[in-house]
Amino acid sequence: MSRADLVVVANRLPVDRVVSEGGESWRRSPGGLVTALEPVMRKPDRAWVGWAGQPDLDIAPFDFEGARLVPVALSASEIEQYYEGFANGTIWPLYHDVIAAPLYKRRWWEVYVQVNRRFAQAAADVVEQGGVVWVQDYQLQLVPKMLRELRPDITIGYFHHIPFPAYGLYSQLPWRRQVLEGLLGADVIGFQRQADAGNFQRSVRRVLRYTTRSSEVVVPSAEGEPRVAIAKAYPISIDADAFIRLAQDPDVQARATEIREQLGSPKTILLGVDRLDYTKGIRHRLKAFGELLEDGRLSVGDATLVQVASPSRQRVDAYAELRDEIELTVGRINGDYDTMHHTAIRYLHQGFPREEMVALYLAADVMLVTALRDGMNLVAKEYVASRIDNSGVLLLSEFAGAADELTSALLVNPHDIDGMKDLIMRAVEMSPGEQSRRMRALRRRVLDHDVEDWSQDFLTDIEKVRRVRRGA
Ligand code: GDG
Repeated sequence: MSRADLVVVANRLPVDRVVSEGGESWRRSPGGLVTALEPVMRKPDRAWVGWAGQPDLDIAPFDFEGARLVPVALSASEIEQYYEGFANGTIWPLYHDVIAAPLYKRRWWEVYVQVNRRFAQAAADVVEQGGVVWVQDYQLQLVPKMLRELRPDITIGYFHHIPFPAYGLYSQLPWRRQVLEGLLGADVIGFQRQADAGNFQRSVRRVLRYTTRSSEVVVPSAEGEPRVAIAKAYPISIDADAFIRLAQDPDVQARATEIREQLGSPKTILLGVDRLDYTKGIRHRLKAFGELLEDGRLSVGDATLVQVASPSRQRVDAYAELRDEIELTVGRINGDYDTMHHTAIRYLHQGFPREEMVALYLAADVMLVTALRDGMNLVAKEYVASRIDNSGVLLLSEFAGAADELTSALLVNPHDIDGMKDLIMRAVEMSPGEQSRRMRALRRRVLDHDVEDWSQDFLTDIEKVRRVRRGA
């Protein structure tokens, strides 16, 4: 098998398997990570190691759009324990400030270790001598250390897409030491916000007693000289030009006009777009909107909330429960306030093509991003990029990573329902002049720092390490 100079390792491959009468084929999957790494993967000598998305598929590596794809097979019970269990039932809630209670199950941990080892081995087998492996996200926190043991010649990066919690919470994790050691196998450990990098470093000092100075962690080594790992913020972004092009497309613009008409031409369209996840603050948002209708500060002729809640992790209990709660709330609010012509909330538990998403962004006068905790939140950046005429208002949670950059948004504490209600009213009533002033500043930030800058910043730091290593 030919080897690659840069290998991306992620839970999922960037493709979905399609089985039809003509046999098996692969289609590029719509996820954000695929878009984020597109400029990186376009170059020669690239490989991507990941799960193909279905249980018990044992497939040989194959080429897709110029890159080598290396599938990692997972059994149904491994998916249950490593992915739905440890990754999404333990780490996800713990790292999002225990919004839902994390479950600590020893069996899940064992399977997480076993599966991480399989990913590490697959990456070790495909990376060329002195090459680079870039590991993605919380499903694979042990891979950096495992890889370093297998391939001491390579340079290893890790990017953490979700928050890293404060030590007081992180310290609950029964395997807190092993996870930190796993991550510190990387030469460069990237986080979304400076605060995440700070939380990580504090945990490293408290649990492992290692020294840190600014963005460096000194990692002792049994063989001699300590190694320096870099732990700092590389805020992820979007392909802003792709959103601008779609927003300029006359068909997409016509669709935006049509959406408004189909909703009964309300004065204001408010929009929420999230995976159906308890971290996104959908319930808080519905509560605030429902109370504004109840108080008479809004009426259904004036305002409609469109809530896209794309299906997510439906086999994890907390997600099934959340869906029930949200659907009960939407049903109640609509039951109380809908008329024959207008609806309070247009709720869509569906996924849509990118074109439809941008049409929604164009139709929405107010975008509601009210996450209780979120690594970054790309939806906020997508909305801003799509507002090519500088109109529209972004209401953005302080607890989303994007709040560090998008400071001209209306920043909201989603736990404060009264405060959120006042801010929604402020957004609904904002003058065109203020909208435009704020939106220009927001757009400048997103356009100046797109996803290609993100990957370049990260890989430039990786290259620096590699050069030092080669020099040595
Ligand atoms: C994780 C972190 C971090 C959603 N529904 C549809 C659809 N989407 C797209 C959005 C956006 C992406 O999915 C969601 O990204 P977010 O950043 O908002 O949130 P997570 O999925 O939780 O992502 C997050 C991110 O990783 C990157 O590091 O920002 O904090 O939690 O691009 O547009 N896209 C389409 N149809 C849908 O129905 N086409």
